[in-house]
Amino acid sequence: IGGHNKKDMGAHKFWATQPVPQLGEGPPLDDGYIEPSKPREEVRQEPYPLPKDFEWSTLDINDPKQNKEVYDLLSLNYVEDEDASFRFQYSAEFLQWALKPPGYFKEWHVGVRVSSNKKLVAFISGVPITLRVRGKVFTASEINYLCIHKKLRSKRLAPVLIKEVTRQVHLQGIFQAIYTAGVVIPTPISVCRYYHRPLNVSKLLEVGFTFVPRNMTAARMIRMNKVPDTPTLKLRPIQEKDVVSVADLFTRYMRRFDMVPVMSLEDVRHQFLSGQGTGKIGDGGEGRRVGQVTWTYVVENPETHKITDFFSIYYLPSTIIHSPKHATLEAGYLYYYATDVAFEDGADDDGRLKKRLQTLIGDALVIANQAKLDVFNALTLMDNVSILKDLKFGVGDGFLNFYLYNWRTAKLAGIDDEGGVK
Ligand code: NHW
Repeated sequence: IGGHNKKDMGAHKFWATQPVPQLGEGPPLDDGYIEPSKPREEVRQEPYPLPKDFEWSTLDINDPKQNKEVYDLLSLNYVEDEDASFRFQYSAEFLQWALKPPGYFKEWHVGVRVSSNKKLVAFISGVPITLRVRGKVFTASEINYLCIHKKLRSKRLAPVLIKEVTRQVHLQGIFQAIYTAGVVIPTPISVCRYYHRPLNVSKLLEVGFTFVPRNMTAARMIRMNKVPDTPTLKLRPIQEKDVVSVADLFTRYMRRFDMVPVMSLEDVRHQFLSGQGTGKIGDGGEGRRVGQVTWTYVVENPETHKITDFFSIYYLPSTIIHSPKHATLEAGYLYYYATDVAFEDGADDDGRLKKRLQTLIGDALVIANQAKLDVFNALTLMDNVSILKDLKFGVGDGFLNFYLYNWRTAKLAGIDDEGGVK
């Protein structure tokens, strides 16, 4: 999911006014901000004007009613694939989890309502994040869930939402942001491609998510994509006692990459522990707890009790827009993972790391399958490219562009213009 918008490389009336690298600009000499930070009193104090009949509204995500309003807006109006067959359906629990990381600001949950009946018709959000981009560490906002009701599209409302959330971020003394989008705007710092590992092949065929290729039969496809019933490694769900060890492993593993979140213990607890839902596995449907949005599994060294490996999955279903038989595509996404094998001498070069990741992410497929997910998705980032083929992921048609606001850096490793991996 996520359209690749090649035609729109022309003028960008809004983006041309923003502190982002403009299309076609050469690589910067140094990494750093584009415009300097401002003292609080120089930040605009009044909200930006909205067209008449609309008003700003800070969403209180702790209020189940407002949580549901955001869910309803997104479930009918958020991102669709290119031929409008599937639309992301973030659950209310997922939005709770994603919008309330440690240190979140409620003012960054920005809504627009119709003044007369208070109906929520647009939304944009930010959450705080510490980023390391190459050698530099800075605080930023992660902007997501920009959504305008289908009936209000193409009226230049998006720039107003973006400016208002920018103002709210500035008011907290933060002047950088990170965001991703399927569309190409000025200017991606990296592009990734989606890959898909079929789990429930017959359903994926029925809903038109995949097709039987030439020289192949549905029966053979089903056989080929079978995953083992049980994991290879000695896995268990993450617990509170693992947080320190997982945080340490995560931090060390992420040194491999050029753009990463820097996580405190609270962040690790939030990202990997707090989305596990409540009750027993099975209460929220086969293989799931009630309200479960993430699965994090760890491997513990029995002697040292240190965590040697972990992986994490997040659950993001999509509405199937036209199927008479199935309403929802149950999808899991590969999230963060790490393994100690990366720090063994030569493991990167002699294939030991690749082999361990294959086993670890292979086990993630087993867990996803046990949770009755239909498909398991991953992007061409971190070490994913090394294992996608062997684990039978197929290339998707969606791309995801990564952006930084008010920060210059040269392009990061991603995929080239032909869609190959650099
Ligand atoms: S990407 C998902 C975005 N949401 C969707 O695709 C949902 C379905 N679509 C819609 O709701 C993840 C509308 O089509 C939206 C645009 C609202 C997308 N990012 O109002 P107009 C995110 O949420 C520019 C940035 O007429 P519309 C990340 C477009 O290029 N800009 O369009 C969000 C044009 O500007 P230009 C986008 O179709 C990151 C202008 O908007 C964009 O009615 C936000 C047209 O506006 C996109 N995805 O509404 C940036 N899509 O210059 C954060 C369109 O080209 C920046 N546009 O003329 C950082 C802020 C914080 C800084 C803190 C220091």
